[in-house]
Order: sequence, then structure tokens, then C-alpha cells
Amino acid sequence: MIRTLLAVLALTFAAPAFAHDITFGDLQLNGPFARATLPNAPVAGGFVTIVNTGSEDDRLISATAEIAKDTQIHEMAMEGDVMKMRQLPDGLVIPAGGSVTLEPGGYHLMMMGLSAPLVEGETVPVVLTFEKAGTVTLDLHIGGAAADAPTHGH
Ligand SMILES: [Cu+2]
Repeated sequence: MIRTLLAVLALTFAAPAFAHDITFGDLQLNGPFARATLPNAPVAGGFVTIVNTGSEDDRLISATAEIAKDTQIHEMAMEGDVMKMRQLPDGLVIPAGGSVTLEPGGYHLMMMGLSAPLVEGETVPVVLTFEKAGTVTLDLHIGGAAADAPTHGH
């Protein structure tokens, strides 16, 4: 229920600003965004909806960002009453004919060890590698530092 609400809020908040959608083989990468960070913030999340129009599953296996020492694929999940996040060591399956949304409170790209803050209105490039589709560079549009940004325990 909370996740659904967050998803609706995130979509409502962010949808009009998106102009960085790309189509890449059988994949559509829609609405890539990140949120502005404070100076010296150690981490930032990256978000995008990945649609697989093909007939075979694909898998997001890695991500890199020049701005970060390390970029990981994470999920948020409830552990008892506590929202925690963890790295997905096997990546994220994008089912054939389906889609996966990376969003605040859910799956996300975790940029760790930032060398510079993320500035609202700019973009930050990330390189995504998929098992079948290959490697693509995606520009994340940097929005405001929204108050409902996920809390990260790193
Ligand atoms: Cu994370």
C-alpha cells in the first residue's frame, strides 16, 4: 500500500519534466531521473522505467556512473517494520513484454562515493549494461531534492 502510494506520488511529481526517454533494441528507458543532492552527499539514487517489448527476458546486470566510485543495483524492501535496502547481486530481470520501474522506495541505481553534487536542472550520465541488449548510456534528469526521497543507510 505504501509502495503504491509512493509510486503514484513519484509519477505525479516527475512525469511532466521527462524528455530523456530512449529506445534501445527491445528496451524502452522512460523517465530517467535523479534527485539533487546536498554538497558532500555521499550517495544518490537513479530511477527509470525499463520496458521490454521483446519476446525474451533481459536482465540489467550492471551500472556505472563517472560521478560515482561505485554504482550498484539496489532494492528497498520491508524487513519486519523497517524499510531496508540491499544490493541485487544477480541484477534485475526485465521480463519479456513487461516492465520494471526503478523508483524512490523501490528498485534503484545507487551511486556511491559521489565526486560532485547532483545539481537540479542538469543531467548525470549513467552507463547501463543488459545481458542481451548490451550497453547504453542514459542521461538522468536531475530534479529537486524532494522531501520524500528514500532514506539510505549507507
Ligand atoms: Cu540504495
